[in-house]
Amino acid sequence: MGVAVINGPIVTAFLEDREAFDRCAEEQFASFDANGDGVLSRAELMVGFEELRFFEPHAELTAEEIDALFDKVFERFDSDRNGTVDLDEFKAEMREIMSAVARGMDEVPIFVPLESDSFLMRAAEYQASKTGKKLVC
Ligand SMILES: [Ca+2]
Ligand SMILES: [Ca+2]
Repeated sequence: MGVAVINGPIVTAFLEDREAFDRCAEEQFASFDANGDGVLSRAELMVGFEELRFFEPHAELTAEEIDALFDKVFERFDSDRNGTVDLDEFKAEMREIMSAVARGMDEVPIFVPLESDSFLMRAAEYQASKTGKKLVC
């Protein structure tokens, strides 16, 4: 499996390019929206995040703990509390999460597994397309 090298400034540049970020968020949203009704249910969001391995660092948690954790995650996304996450809510919260990730990363490059179709991966691809540098090592 390949890896990409990215750091905080790369993620920040990606977030600041609203068009690139929105396109990425829209693709992610569409892939999460399993029944195609234009909004994400709690189950759809959870399945999507499981596919992205969002919860992998918490693998020691029990199913109940993950469920409770996910309740909090879903509440954050569903900012108008109507029980579903629409595209605007999704974009806004992903931007928040990625900004927090970028702040936590600083200048030190980290490695991101290439097979994960994650936002970090998209940020790495974005950087590669800007610089023309080879992405995969
Ligand atoms: Ca849906
Ligand atoms: Ca909502």
